[in-house]
Amino acid sequence: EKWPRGDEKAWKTSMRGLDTDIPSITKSIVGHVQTSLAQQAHNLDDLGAYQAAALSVRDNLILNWNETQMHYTRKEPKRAYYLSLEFLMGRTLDNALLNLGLKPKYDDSISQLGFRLEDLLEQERDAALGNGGLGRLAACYLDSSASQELPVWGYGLRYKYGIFQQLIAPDGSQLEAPDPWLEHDNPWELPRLDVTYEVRFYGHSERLDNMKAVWSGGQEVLAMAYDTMIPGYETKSTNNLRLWESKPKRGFDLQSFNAGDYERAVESSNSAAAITSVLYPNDHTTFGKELRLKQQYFWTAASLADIMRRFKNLGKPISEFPDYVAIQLNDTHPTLAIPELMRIFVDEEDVPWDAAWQLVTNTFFFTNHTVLPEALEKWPVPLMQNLLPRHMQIIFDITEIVVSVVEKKFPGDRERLARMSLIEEGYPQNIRMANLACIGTRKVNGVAELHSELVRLTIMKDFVDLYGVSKFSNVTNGITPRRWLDQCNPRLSNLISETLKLPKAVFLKDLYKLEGLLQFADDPAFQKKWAAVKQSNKERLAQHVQTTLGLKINTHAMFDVQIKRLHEYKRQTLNIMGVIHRYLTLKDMTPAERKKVNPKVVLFAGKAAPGYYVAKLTIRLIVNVARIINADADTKDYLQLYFLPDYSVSLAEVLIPASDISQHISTAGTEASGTSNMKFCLNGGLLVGTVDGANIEIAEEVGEQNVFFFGHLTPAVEDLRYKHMYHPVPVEQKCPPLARVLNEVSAGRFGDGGVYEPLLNTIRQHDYYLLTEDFDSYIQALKLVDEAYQDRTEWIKKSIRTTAKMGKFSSDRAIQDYAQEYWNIESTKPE
Ligand code: OX2
Repeated sequence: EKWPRGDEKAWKTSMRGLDTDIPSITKSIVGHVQTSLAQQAHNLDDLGAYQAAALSVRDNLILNWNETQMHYTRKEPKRAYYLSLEFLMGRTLDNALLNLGLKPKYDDSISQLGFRLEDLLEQERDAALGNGGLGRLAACYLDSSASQELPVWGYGLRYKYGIFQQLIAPDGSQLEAPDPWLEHDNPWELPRLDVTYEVRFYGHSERLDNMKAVWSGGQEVLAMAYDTMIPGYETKSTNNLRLWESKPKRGFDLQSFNAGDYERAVESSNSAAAITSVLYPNDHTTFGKELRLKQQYFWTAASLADIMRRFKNLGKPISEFPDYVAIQLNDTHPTLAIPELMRIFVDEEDVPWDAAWQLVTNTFFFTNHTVLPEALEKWPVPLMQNLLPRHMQIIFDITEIVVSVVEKKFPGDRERLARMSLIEEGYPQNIRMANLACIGTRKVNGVAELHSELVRLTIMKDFVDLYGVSKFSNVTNGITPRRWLDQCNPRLSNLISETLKLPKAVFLKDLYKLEGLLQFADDPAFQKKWAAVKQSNKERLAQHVQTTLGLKINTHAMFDVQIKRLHEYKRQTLNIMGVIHRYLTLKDMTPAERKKVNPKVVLFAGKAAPGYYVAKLTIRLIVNVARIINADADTKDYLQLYFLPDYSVSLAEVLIPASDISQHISTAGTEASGTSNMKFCLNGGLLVGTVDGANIEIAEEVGEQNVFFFGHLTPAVEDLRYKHMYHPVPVEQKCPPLARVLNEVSAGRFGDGGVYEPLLNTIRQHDYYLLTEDFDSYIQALKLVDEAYQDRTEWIKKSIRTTAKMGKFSSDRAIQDYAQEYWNIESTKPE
């Protein structure tokens, strides 16, 4: 290879890796204080010290990133791209230090400089570019891809504001405040001023012959790349998460400016920047907002342009596109990538329509994350027509493909055709994104066994009839054990390492190795250490709550945790009704009887979508019930209740290791998988749950005797709902204990009862999520939990056995599945 410019020797002798001995690390941190931050040692605070440490760690990431990317460019492997509108990354510094293996050294260096690493870690803001499980899954998958040296990039949006900050008003209700996460600058991203693409909206599309068209006019905005380095664990391999920011194509309109119309001149600048300004805080609902559709197209268009440019640099014929590119669609949000790639192939690359369709359908893969009808994305035809006229044409043309194959296979079956069409009839017509995502991809998968089965039996049933069942499979979700064991629970991972006599890296890379713990489950000395770790994690949480909220938690109680988005299907209402029931039962007891009760602390955290009235009311109820219960001298030693505001990835990292038991209590068939259930179990917490999502597979692994299952099963749900609708029975008859709870709330025991009527009525009328059907067995399950907890040794054994059997739920396993069965990509790493 020829040296491109200048004096080769001058370059080569100056390029070196970073030294990672402690003095060099200290030098690098201090260097960043002096130059990058332009600060002085004497007035450096924790924030400044965090920033300097982060910049120093970042230097390591950048070098590894460069090498990895150069290696990919030279080696030309097939690559996979994970398109997700959400990446819920959380904090980076701790994770980067662990993955680089530099944590002990930075710890020493930072204390030499007079700071504590723990304090610096707390300075970092979460990157909260996601709503919940779907976004966190994407983050775990990036960690696993890099750790397994797989050539995978993520593509998403660089929202200026992440998920809103949740505040609790004096009356107990949720308030939302913006999340200005970029306020202190983000050391983990690299702006790429030179990586930009123009993205068009509106205008008109003129059809030519050969199914081609010319799309012109309208408005163009600029997409600019920001790269975030994703370090693998114990490897140099460092992948990329590329996030797009929208910018005006021209800074401002000179003509208007000269005409004296300043406001108009900056207008285009405002509307372009708006596209990536904020993450939509609704999960599991869609509501046809134009700006959201703009986000989706902006992101898919920029990502595909980037992928296309990289592919073209290979100099291969277009027909080989799927040999070099696999694209995973994380839910239907990026489905516009399908018509967009058709547009690129047909209009810009002159590929004949049918050949283009072959290439497209060999490139994409689609993951579905829910079967809830309200979450299935639909876009009004007139909206699409106006914003993306060329894509609307392409979608109509693809609809014709569907029509012809369905008519051929099922002649005369018009109802089937109407169900399968990309266009749902109505006023207006709607585009069914899940149908498009199914038709335009090689494979469709659900995220846990039961969910994938429901996908085949419900939303994709007609497509299974058409394509055969092999197109529809399952990849059970997973979590990264680096963050969700070693980072969040170092005491436990140390204990495991010491007990198994294995370096941490061994089980953090092969989680099945935890099975070795089984042989220690009956060892009293080990049980004692295991229990001590749990206890210290409870104290760590109590300390955290004390400093952040000024509340005092009883650390000798059982910790019972439910943390997830507020949603009726997740049934936080069932939990709070259960808590009230427990409270009333305690009140009914004599002091002597109470003394025999197992003390319990119930913890909730989670955000409600700002427009989701019933979910917000649930938060308000929890907060107000907590006020009454925690102040009641009769019961407060036996039952405490807290709602921790502003749930986040970093709060989860403190909560999860502290839990004895956690709740995953969705109506059967509604929670596709759940992933926090896996995190709790990995950290030795037990589950109370319904027979739903990944709870089922967890029980298969750990044994049903170690899970507290309750409630009706999925096949019963539909019939029960039918009965509720057409043959309603009053709660008083159906479930007297629940009726008592509802009446106490109505009667004002926890503050103005009238406020909660709309929430209570969801249970009294219709009860779509079947609380009245499951309440009795729920209370029964909680009773079994109490009994089991009384025998502490048995409980600890259950806890050990649970952790030991979590191997399957490593996201490394899930990513292996995708890499082999879907993307057909292989590990490759720089020397
Ligand atoms: C969530 C699902 O609700 C959850 O069950 C699953 O574990 C997670 O995705 C990751 O697969 N938005 N969020 C989800 O689905 C949708 C839609």
